[in-house]
Amino acid sequence: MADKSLLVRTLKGEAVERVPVWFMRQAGRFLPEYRELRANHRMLDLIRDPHLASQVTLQPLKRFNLDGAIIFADILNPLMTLGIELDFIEGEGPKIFNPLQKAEDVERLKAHDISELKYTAQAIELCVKVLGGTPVLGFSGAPFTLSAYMIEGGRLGDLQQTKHFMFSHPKAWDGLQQRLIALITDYALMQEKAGASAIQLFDSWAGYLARAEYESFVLPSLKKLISDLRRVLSVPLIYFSTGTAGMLDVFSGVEVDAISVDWRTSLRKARAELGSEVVLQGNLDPVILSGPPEYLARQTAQIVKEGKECGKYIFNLGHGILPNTPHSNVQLAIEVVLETGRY
Ligand code: 1CP
Repeated sequence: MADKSLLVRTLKGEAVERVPVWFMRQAGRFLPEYRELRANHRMLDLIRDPHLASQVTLQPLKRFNLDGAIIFADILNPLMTLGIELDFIEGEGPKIFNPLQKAEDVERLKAHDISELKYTAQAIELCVKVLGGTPVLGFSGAPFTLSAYMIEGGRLGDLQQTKHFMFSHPKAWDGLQQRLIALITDYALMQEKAGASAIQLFDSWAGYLARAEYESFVLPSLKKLISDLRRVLSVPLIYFSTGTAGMLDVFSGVEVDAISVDWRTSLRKARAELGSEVVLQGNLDPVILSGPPEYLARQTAQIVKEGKECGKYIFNLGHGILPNTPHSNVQLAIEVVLETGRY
């Protein structure tokens, strides 16, 4: 049923009647009902309990008129299948207790068993049952961003250790990318089988690389991942990154269905650099979403107008919702998209 939804038809490049809208991090800390659940459960326990994870996924859909749900999980928990030990520490964020420090550490990673992640598949199944025609998006971290967390061991900064690792140990780096490609492919397939209508790949930290390093250390494995995914999946793929406005032209060779861009570029410029085929997603600054309503309404309308001119467009943020964002602002942004987003 979700195949006929506005969001999926847009992702497939079909002509649609309105711009669809969803928000990155719509399931999370800006909602009091999420914070209430979190007060009583560890992050990993929320993710690993299909009933709780589906409950969190559905929370924003109960409040707002959204065109899609994104399954509640994190990009990091799948790394546990490789023997990475991690937790989410209150007030600190993710922490990896056995980060990769030497080239040999890559060889010591476990062979992944995807059934260890079946809690996310079960959570997707539960959401699909409730939502019917509204699509559930699955997701995964992209190989580069996952590698960075595995090497840095927690909250990311300037990625010094990650870059030094890739420069010093190109073979081990490539070995790591291949391990992640295999994991991500199995994980995405599992999510599709459970009913996910699209898969978004989060490469949130790609913009910390210079173009030359992105091209030599990241792009080949990203392309390999996309071609492996294409062989087994039939749902659309979205590639998200931030800080990459200066190298969007590089992405034109990445054969995903949609590219999610941040606010550092205009949609018009992104369209010119990415070509007319790919669907564009983005790109309101999350700080604008959290700010004065008049300015938010004006900028939302402006982005929607530009998105409609570009065509093949999904309204979203340039990055995740900030925890202190007023709900009335999210409601307002959605209303502006619904009112001004008709083609
Ligand atoms: O304390 C809490 O309740 C945890 C906060 C939180 C939440 C709600 C984390 C810790 N992860 C999540 C859920 C999450 N993470 C989702 C599902 C919810 C939704 O999008 O609606 C998704 C898609 C993610 C993806 C994710 N996790 C990314 C990629 C997107 C992005 O924001 O760039 C990244 C980089 C992470 C790592 C991570 N997990 C959590 C934190 C605080 C971080 C960032 C750490 C850092 O600063 O490096």
